[in-house]
Amino acid sequence: MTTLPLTYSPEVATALKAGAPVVALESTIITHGMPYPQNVETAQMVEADVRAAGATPATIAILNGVLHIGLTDAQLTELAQATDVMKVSRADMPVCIAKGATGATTVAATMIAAHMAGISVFATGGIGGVHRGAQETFDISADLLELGETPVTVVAAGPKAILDIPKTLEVLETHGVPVIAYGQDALPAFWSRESGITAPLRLDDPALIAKSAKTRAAMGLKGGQLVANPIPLADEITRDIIMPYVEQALAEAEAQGIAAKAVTPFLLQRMFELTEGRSLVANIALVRNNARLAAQIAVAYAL
Ligand code: PSU
Repeated sequence: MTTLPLTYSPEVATALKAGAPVVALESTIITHGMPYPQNVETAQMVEADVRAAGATPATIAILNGVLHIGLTDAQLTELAQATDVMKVSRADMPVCIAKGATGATTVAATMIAAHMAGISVFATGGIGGVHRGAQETFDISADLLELGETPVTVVAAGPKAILDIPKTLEVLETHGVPVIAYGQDALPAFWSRESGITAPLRLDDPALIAKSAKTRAAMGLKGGQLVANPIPLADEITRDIIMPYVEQALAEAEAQGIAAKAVTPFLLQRMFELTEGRSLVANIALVRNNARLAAQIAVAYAL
């Protein structure tokens, strides 16, 4: 039998053994979502935010074929500067591990790893979703299907505004995924607090979000929950400002024939350039905000 090369950082191993709250964090946002050095600075701030809220951060990545649940500062710093890192989703994960490669985990792959490790709550920036024009390209992120399969509560700032948000909600609904806006009726859209769409569900209390996850498990329902946490007001870029840039970045992606896994990293990088860095400042603020809420949910979950 092949045993899975999996290792825990000492901090995460201790927390899990004690039944203490742990928050999973992904690594694609580090390698493919943000430029260096802001990527490593953000990853370190997000870990500190989780700790300050009373939980242990577990950043997940595959390093030389070993699945790591929790990274040391040295590993995090090295990953943030590495080139040639695979972007790993459900389909790629076993191949990356088998060939001893280094891979950054997307939302889907991080959910899988978190569940294997017994971690129930996970914070990210924004989930992948149904891309515009998906009726032609069939580009639907594996993140959505993973939410329908794997019992992890994912805290994000809503679907990224580069996506087709109504279609993203439809796919989540089809797969039985609760989409819960936190503290407001509107579904947030990553850089903006409002998407123009009312969220299917709303909860205002982290403890109730934890209770809903436990109720789901008690009912024997598979799949996780998506918590859509609006970006803090001070950091948001409103839709009227951001959407023209989104349209431009999307048009450029199409003109250049950018497809599949390359689409999201291309669009995030172009948004960074087009907004002269403003999109990155907002992205950093929203990830940190999500980490704080995820920690509160994890604390309630561990009670
Ligand atoms: N959140 C961010 N930046 C990112 C991501 C999330 O703020 O780069 C990553 C996540 O890893 C997510 C991925 O799974 O973007 C979506 O990629 P795709 O659209 O190719 O499924």
